[in-house]
Amino acid sequence: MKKISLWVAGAMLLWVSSVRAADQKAPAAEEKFDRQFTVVAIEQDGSKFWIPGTLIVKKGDKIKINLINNIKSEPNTHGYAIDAFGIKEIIARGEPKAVTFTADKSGIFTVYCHQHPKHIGGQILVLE
Ligand SMILES: [Cu+2]
Repeated sequence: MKKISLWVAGAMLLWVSSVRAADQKAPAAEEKFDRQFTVVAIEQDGSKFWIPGTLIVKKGDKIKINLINNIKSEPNTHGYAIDAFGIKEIIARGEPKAVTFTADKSGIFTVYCHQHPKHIGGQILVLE
């Protein structure tokens, strides 16, 4: 009798721990990206940049770019646009945003601030 209840208790413990393991796996269902970047807008000697200015990825990569606007002078917002991938975001100082897309074509594509075309832009190089 004791042996049986021990077996039942063991089975219960296994069941409880497997349920727990399943629970812990839940956050892993989060979206996965092949490449992630953090790109920061800064001002230096009167010029405004998104740094790093060049991003290099491979065709087919799922990309996430975290955008932080650290420019202290006015205006409060700057744009981050990549026409080739339909990206057009406005990022306010102190309010980071992320953009995600799949780099589904190879080539060199322009990155720019669509709010202020005079700001120094960059490029994304998508390798074949
Ligand atoms: Cu700007």
